[in-house]
Amino acid sequence: MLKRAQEKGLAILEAVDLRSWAVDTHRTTADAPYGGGPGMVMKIEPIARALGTLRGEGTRVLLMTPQGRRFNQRMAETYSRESHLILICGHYEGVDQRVADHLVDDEVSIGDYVLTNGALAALVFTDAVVRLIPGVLGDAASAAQDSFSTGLLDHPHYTRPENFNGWRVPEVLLSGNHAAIEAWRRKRALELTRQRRPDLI
Ligand code: 6GU
Repeated sequence: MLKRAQEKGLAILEAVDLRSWAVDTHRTTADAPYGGGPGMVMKIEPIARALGTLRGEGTRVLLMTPQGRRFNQRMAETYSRESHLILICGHYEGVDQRVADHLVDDEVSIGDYVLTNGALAALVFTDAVVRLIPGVLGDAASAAQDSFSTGLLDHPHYTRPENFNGWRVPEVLLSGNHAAIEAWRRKRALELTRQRRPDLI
């Protein structure tokens, strides 16, 4: 999907190596934490230099971090309307707090678990956002019916064969009665959401 969006000219994706903005001979991008403790902390200077070059009119800068706001479909919709996003991918133990305090517009987490690297989180974020740009999905209607954009989990889907091992497709889906099919889908979506994600109702 990301490739198709780029081929259609609907998105430009670029991965940049923070090391390109490291000034010292060892191209340092991380250092030991003040106050001691394990691991390394990403330095502010290469990030500030990178943003100085890459930032333009209307750029929004996001820091991918488990401490961020938890990403959801509503945020994906909001960000899909932005013209230029820069995602900073944390690595190691974290990023110097002054980056979040002074250089970043939003901090985003993709869920309550820890990844070793914000780059995977950035890819997840990017996929969710880019597919919402008008024209990226083949069928414009398909994004509107996704789980979560309706506020509910999606209803079950079936395709041929009608009978596999005696496991039958629900009769109503074969009826051709579109009102009845819509009602069934809505009911199943509600049931599923009530069972699995009551927090969404
Ligand atoms: Cl954005 N980064 C990392 N490293 N871990 C995460 C995350 C981000 N979101 C959830 N876990």
